[in-house]
Amino acid sequence: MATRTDQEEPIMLRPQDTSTRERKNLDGLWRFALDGDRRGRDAGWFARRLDTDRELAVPASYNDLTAEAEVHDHVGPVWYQREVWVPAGWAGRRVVLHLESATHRATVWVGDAEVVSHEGGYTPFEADVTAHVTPGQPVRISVEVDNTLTFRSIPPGEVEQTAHGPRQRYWHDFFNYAGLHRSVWLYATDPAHLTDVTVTTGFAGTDGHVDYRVGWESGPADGAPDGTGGADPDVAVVLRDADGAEVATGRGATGRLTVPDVHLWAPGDGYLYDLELQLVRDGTVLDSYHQSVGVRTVRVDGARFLINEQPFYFTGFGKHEDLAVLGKGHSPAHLVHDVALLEWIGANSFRTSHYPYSEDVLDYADRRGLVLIDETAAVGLNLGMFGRRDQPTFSPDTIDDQTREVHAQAIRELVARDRNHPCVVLWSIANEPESRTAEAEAYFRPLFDVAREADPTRPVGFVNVGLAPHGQCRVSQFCDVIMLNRYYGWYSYTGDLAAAEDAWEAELRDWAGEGKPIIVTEYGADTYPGLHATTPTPWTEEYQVAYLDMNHRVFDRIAEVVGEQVWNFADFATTPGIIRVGGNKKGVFTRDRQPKAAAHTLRARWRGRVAG
Ligand code: GCB
Repeated sequence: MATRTDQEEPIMLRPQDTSTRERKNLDGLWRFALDGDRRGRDAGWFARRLDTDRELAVPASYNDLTAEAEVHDHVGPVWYQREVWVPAGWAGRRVVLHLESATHRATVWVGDAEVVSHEGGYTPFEADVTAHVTPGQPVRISVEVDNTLTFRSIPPGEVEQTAHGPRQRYWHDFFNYAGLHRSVWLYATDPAHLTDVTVTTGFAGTDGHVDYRVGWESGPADGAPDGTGGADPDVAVVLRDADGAEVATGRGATGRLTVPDVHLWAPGDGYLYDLELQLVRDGTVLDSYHQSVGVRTVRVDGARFLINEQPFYFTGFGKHEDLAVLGKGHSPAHLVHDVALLEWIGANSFRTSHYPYSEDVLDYADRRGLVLIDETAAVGLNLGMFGRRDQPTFSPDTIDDQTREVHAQAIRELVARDRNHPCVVLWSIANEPESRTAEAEAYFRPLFDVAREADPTRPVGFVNVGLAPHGQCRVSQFCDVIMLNRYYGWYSYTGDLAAAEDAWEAELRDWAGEGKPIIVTEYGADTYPGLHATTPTPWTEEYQVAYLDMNHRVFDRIAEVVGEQVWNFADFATTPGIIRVGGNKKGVFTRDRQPKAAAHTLRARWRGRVAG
């Protein structure tokens, strides 16, 4: 089998229907069983109909779908299972099973055969299952999904064994939703197929250019009985504009296409070209794949963040994938509604805090011209923040070299999945890790290299926490952009916005001295909707407004601040705790997306601001 790729990253193309490809969606109700005792594998649960009367929905977190605490608070594996008819027309085709995510790790069986395992809850994985299916026949698909977080997972956590069963502990502030959060697909291609594409873009004057690199496999070797062997196929590419008019063509697995009178992708203008890739042999198109392309550049210049050489100012939020009933399950209706609210409020950007979001979100952001900071699931690498001051975060007993390998793989998988999205302008490789010690510096230095090697075209950063202020943080030296989460006037100087304003400005001015662009990636105040006061009173709607106004006065006095992203877009679920009332209430919208008073304040500011 000839392989035309020199990359180490996971190689995959998102399933799509084309003239040569066909998908079958496996969403819906699947049989479901808890397996806290980890008996399922040895007992061969995959080999027969799962012994359960529960059926749960995919895509969704399983946690909130029933009314039972044992499901909501389950720790350990669960099993999903269903049958699917493999289309008769797929005879002679290569058949692939693709899961858009399984949180946090999974093993998959097709019939009795184990076909793939994957670590990490927010990136896709797939297996060639041709040998395990018969077109025209049904097949059983079983997925064991494990939500356990350990010191070897990203995000990390620890399971405590108690008299009442295992309890999952972790150091991040959102509920540990788990399950099959995104779609599952079966798809078919020709045995000779495209495997991968990377596009990078640029422009000079009115000419744009698109550099592409395509991977492919030729299928069974020469002389194979199915006749698919023979001469190596060739790659042909066609670039079309948004009206479908052909603007450039190319041949070969790599090349540069020139786009005269280019229509750039820009914030607020999600203009996309369509790059059709074809794998051709003897005049026959064996495989066809469509890749959207936004022609744009991103660059840091001193303390400026440039998109298409224009200074860009980020307005928007840190978000979560978090919904009533669905948990972290992807919902197209909510995606459309959230983006409508972002546009209503004048946000031009958001951060995929604190994990890679559904690929539908990125596709839609591309089309809407929304700008994304794309984050890995490395959140909570900071034991001290959650009362574990006795234990170092980075040590052989806690987060160690093995964890770093998992983290590196998470970075590679994020970049491999999202590098062709024009909406992504900045990688965030971690949120609020411990960053004051030599161990933190040693842990992170190689991870920045991993990110830059995977994508030399975008700036890289991580999100700094207030516990590592300017002068104490040993990791921000590796960043192209400084990203800060700060809560002056909330967690410190609570209720005293005048003192908060002075302290915040003093710290920001220190950071500004680095000469790098600064994005304030979190600032926010918990707000209970309907709570009011005439005097500055935390938790009231008026306080959230005054708190945001104070922050904005500070940002407007410091030229190096190139972005403001409020924490959070909407209220979201957390673990129970004495500083959380039915979840984290820092949303500018409630969990069911009703505006708090602050939404109108932000709308007035952001709709009045012209980017740059
Ligand atoms: C943070 C975290 C975020 C929390 C937020 C808060 O710094 O990055 O995950 O939810 O603070 O509300 O405390």
